[in-house]
Amino acid sequence: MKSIAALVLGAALSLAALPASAQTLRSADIHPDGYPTVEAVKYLGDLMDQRTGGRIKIQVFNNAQLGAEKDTIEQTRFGVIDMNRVNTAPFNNLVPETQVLGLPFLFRSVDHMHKVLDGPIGDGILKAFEPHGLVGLAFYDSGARSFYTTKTAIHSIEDMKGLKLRVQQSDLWIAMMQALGANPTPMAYGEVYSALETGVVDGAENNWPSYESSRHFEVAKHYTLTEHSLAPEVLVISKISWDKLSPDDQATLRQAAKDSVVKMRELWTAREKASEEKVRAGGGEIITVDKAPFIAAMGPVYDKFVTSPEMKSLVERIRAVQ
Ligand code: GTR
Repeated sequence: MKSIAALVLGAALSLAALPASAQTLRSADIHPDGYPTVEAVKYLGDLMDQRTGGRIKIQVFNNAQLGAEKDTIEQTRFGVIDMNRVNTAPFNNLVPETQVLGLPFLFRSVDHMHKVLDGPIGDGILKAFEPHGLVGLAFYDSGARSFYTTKTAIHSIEDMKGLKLRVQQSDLWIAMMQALGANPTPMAYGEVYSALETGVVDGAENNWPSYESSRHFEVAKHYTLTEHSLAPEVLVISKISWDKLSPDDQATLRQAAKDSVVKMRELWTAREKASEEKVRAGGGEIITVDKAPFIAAMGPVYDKFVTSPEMKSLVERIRAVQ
């Protein structure tokens, strides 16, 4: 009798230790452990764990364990994956409002971009995900993207002519490469290393941390600092998973996601420096160029993508942010 009572008591105690309706949100990322986006979402998970008394946790499935970005976006829309950290580029065709953030040479500086993203314009773009089955939670930094090539280095815009360059799967990005005279090849991130190695493409473009962590710098050693776009990352949650959370938990998640942005920015700044050092130490050739001809060549991209009154006003409002 005594031992049965002890068992029942023990079971009751261990149940009490488990928070009611505990749940773990599954979040996708293509990057490896230690990459700022991965660590920022883990940090967000810690915040949620603390702030909900252990009821809501986040598990990050990184290294593309759940698939390439385009596929995980679809799975998130259908609630198969709860959360996803992706660049804004693969969202461009689905959520046209995101295009504005990738427009070449739009932001004057990272500081300018932060002011835009942290204010009403950023919130408006996050809202634009909702009709597409997603709730935008936060933007994360992704630094400036620059070109890298395997054989010939890019020293001027003339060197872009005819280059086969991998781009993200976005019409805006295809148009940018065409405006520069290159041949765009849209492709998933995970396929780029071997495409560079086997000569399927002559080059690609990315920020310092991705250029380094993907080891693309080992096969494409010429990195030309065009810094043509600051297209940020975005963290979204499936509308299906979102609707299952109570209004209080939704508010907690929104706030925690905003709080994780601060952490992400610290991690990003440190990683950009570390990645640059690693690339330089690895024998990369770092080239600076006159950006003016690159900026001038992007006119047709604006003509093609900034056509609706909404898009025009968005670009004007972004430019007006001081
Ligand atoms: C990275 C970004 C990824 C992905 C990748 C790419 O900078 O963090 O989400 O967009 O670039 O070029 O595919």
